[in-house]
Formats: sequence, structure tokens, C-alpha cells
Amino acid sequence: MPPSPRGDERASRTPLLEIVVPARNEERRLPGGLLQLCAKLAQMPFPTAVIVVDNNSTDTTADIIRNWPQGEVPVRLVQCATPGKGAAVRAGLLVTKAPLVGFCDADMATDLDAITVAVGLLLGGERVVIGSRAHAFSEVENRHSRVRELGAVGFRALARRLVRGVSDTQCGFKFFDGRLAREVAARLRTPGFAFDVELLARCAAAGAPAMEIPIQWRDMPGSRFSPARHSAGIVLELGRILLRLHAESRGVIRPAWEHAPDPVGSP
Ligand SMILES: Nc1nc2c(ncn2[C@@H]2O[C@H](COP(=O)(O)OP(=O)(O)O)[C@@H](O)[C@H]2O)c(=O)[nH]1
Ligand SMILES: [Mg+2]
Repeated sequence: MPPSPRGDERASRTPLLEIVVPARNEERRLPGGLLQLCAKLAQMPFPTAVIVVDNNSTDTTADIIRNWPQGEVPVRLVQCATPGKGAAVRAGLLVTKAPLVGFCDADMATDLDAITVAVGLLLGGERVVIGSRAHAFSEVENRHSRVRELGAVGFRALARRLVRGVSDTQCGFKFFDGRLAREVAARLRTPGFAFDVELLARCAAAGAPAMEIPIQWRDMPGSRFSPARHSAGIVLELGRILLRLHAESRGVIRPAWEHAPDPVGSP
């Protein structure tokens, strides 16, 4: 997207919406995904910006962002030393400043038209708006393996205990009131794939339950999630979230962010 005078002027204004994209070893999927995202954001009637958070990728992911041509939608790179999607999204949310923020995956599996819907709802007073593959009006093209599907059923059963009323905690498409997202991100302690559950549980505890919206979602090849490598970790993470939130609510432990060094790492 070549810079234009109008684009330069728009890019220099404070963004109303910032979107975080976690990316690890995404040299193949990220360029196409970012082009789509920037094209969508350039259509919005206000300034926007993108923050890509890399975790020491061993491919050219970081260089792609360093060399990204800056147009109407500025794209910047944040490095997060702590591995994991949760740590990366947290680091990205913590450097945002905009009144509206969100995150989406590098593969842009969720059709980006849903951004317009999410922003409209946030401007109308909702504080947490999330894409849901389980919504009755969603169109989902799923190519996940049987093993992953089976794991997902178990995961959802556990996640429901932590986040009431949300049918799909894991869709990588979530938008927030910016201040709430920054406050909640500061408290997050889950570095891996289960972080969405902690994020939504903490938003609900802060009086902001999530509103699920229908999306068009297509499973993209090249997933970073491996059932064999990540399943045990994700169940452990859920267990830790359950214990921590329970203990915090009963006052058994002080909330993690009040006393502990930051285990997830700051950007
Ligand atoms: N920065 C960072 N991003 C990650 C990490 N793990 C996954 N991601 C990103 O999280 C997003 C979702 O991952 P994806 O592989 O598409 O998972 P799936 O959609 O659940 O199969 C992608 O943008 C990944 O690059 C990580 O350890 N660090
Ligand atoms: Mg994906």
C-alpha cells in the first residue's frame, strides 16, 4: 500500500482503534494477512494502527514488519521475550493507547468484515465483543483433525466452568474497550493458548461480560497449534486459571499483579 499525502496525514493522527496480531514464525501467512487487515482498516472512517508481536521467531517474521511499507495504517513491531500466544497478545495490548483495541490471528481466519460490526457495538457501549464460531449465524469452514476436535470438546467443557455464557472462548478475534483491555491484560498470567479463558473471565469479573457475534471463519493451513505438543499444557493452564481465580476471589492469595514480579513478561 503506497503512502499518499492523505495517508500520511491520517497515519500521523492518534488511532481510535489498534489491533494486535501475535505472530511466531509467520513469514508465510503474515504478509497476506497484514495486507488484508490494512486494506480493511484503511476503509474505516477514523485512524487505526496495527501492532505485530513477535516471540523470537526463527524465520523472517520480524524483518517483514521492520520493512513493512508504512501507509495509511501504521504497522509496528513489538518483541515479547516470553514465549506463547497469550504472552504476546498481553504484551501487545499493554502498549496500546487507543480507546478501542482488539486482536486477531496472522492467518486472518475470521473474515475481517466482522471488525465493522465489533467496532459499531463497542461505540454503542459494549465493552467486550468476540467472534464466535458457535454462533447460530456463523459460517464455519472447519478442517481441524478429529483429534483436535475431540480435544476442543473437552476444553470447552472446562472453559465453561470459568467463563459462563460464552460458547467459543478460543476464536482469535476479540475486541475491547481499550482501557478495560489494558487493565485486564496487566493481570493476565497465562502465557499459552488458554489465555483467552483468563482474559474473558477477568473481563466478566470486572463487570464486562463478552458479547458473541457471528463470523465467517475458515480454518487456515499452517496452524501453530499442535494437539500433541500443546494439549497437556493447555489443560494445565486451565487448571491454574481455575485455582488462581478461585483463590483470588476468596482472598486466599492476593491478586498476582499486586505483589509478584511479572511472570509473563512486559514488552
Ligand atoms: N507471538 C506469538 N504468536 C503466536 C505464538 N503461538 C501462536 N501464535 C500466533 O497465534 C495466532 C493463532 O495461531 P494459529 O497457529 O493460527 O492457531 P489456530 O488458529 O488455533 O490453529 C497466529 O497469529 C500465530 O502466529 C507464540 O508463541 N508467539
Ligand atoms: Mg489459525
